Amino acid sequence: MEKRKYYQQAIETMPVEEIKRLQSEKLVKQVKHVYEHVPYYRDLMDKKGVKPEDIHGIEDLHKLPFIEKSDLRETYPYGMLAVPLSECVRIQSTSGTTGRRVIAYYTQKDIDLWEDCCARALVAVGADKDDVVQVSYGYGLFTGGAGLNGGSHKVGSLTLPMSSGNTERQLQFMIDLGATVLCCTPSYAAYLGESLKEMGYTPDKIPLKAGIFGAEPWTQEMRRDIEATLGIKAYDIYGLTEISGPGVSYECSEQNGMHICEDHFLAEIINPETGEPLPEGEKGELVFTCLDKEAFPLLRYRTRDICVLTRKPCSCGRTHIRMAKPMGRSDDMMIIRGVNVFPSQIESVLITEGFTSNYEIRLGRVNNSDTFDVYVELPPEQFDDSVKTITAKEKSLAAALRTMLGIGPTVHLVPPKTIARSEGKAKRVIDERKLHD
Ligand code: DLL
Repeated sequence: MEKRKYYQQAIETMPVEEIKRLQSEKLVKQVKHVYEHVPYYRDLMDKKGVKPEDIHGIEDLHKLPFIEKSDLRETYPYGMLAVPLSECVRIQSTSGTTGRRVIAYYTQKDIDLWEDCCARALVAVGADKDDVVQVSYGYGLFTGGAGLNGGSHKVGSLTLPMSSGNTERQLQFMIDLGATVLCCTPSYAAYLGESLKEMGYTPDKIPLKAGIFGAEPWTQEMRRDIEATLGIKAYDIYGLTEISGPGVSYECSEQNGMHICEDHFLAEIINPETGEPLPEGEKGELVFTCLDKEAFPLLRYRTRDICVLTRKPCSCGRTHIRMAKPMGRSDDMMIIRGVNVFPSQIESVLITEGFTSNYEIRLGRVNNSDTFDVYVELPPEQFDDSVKTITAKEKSLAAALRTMLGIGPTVHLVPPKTIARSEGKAKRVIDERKLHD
């Protein structure tokens, strides 16, 4: 039997004009639903002087007020609820590393819609009924495990609900049960690849063929690295708890941007300083409006993720708009000695120069000036090099970083395996400058 190319073909390949018409219809209804059921958002609309009757279609989207993370903190836990609590069947939550956790609630329809998006992502990388999908994202409050697990069930693949951690068992199951698709964070995929090599397996000895990696920024260089160590094609997947979880957008066989599930989520790019919508192709902050969600339907939610959208046709046949890999969140951006630096820029130089994605950035402050240190693991085969050679390598890597960033860090090459591995989202920056609270 021929493999299926799409999970919901009619929607995924719908002509753009039709998608826009559908979005307009849904938007009008959704604004009314939110205005009637969420007093907090009704107040925001009233303050802006906009009523549901003013919204006739997506061309009026810009009239609506934004929702920001601070609004979600203020309304914690149930202030954004748009249906009776008795209609909700699940909550999920963000990790809350930067303040109060955000709680997202779901009706059964919301869960179905979210799992459909994850199923689309799985089918887009070639998953089918015959596949064995190993889900090594964390389960529990984090949306990664639950979302991909549900999507894999919908596709009809055999699902291995591994969750993250216990790396040896992960690899044993992967081999014994013949996993063909791996779902986890890119940093954990890199760690699994490294551990597999240590166990003496070469990529051709494992049946894995594809990976769906997301939940954190990762570079094209890291993609190539993971593809080589695991012998697979590595695909990107994006999402956030506030909008549902993974599957808001996903890569297809072209590996050239992630298709946003536009029938459910309306995307905009805005200028993060002024809030003005930007034309297609310009870089800015990604903003989402949920068109179908019932319990937690955020309108114009500012993600803080910086990226670009494109409507250029994709040869996979999907018509949904694509977003580029987010280069990082505006709040991940470090300002070091006045220069804007994203960790992803550093990662890309390291891998190009032959190092791995095991690195740590440390920022400090001495005499009112920023210190900028990058710790990078030496590849095992270079560990025995002389001090002179290692010092020369540190200097040359620092120079490559200076060329990319415009400012030069102090590079420290450290022995293999001395930088902590991550089983979930990697924490690569330690900022001890205490510039903020
Ligand atoms: O990370 C949902 C998810 C799970 C996505 C599994 C993909 C796979 P949160 O914990 O709420 O949700 O974090 C959302 O993570 O705003 C981005 O800054 C970042 N992020 C998610 N996917 C990507 C990606 C999940 N593919 C935040 N590339 C988002 C870069 C990503 N950043």
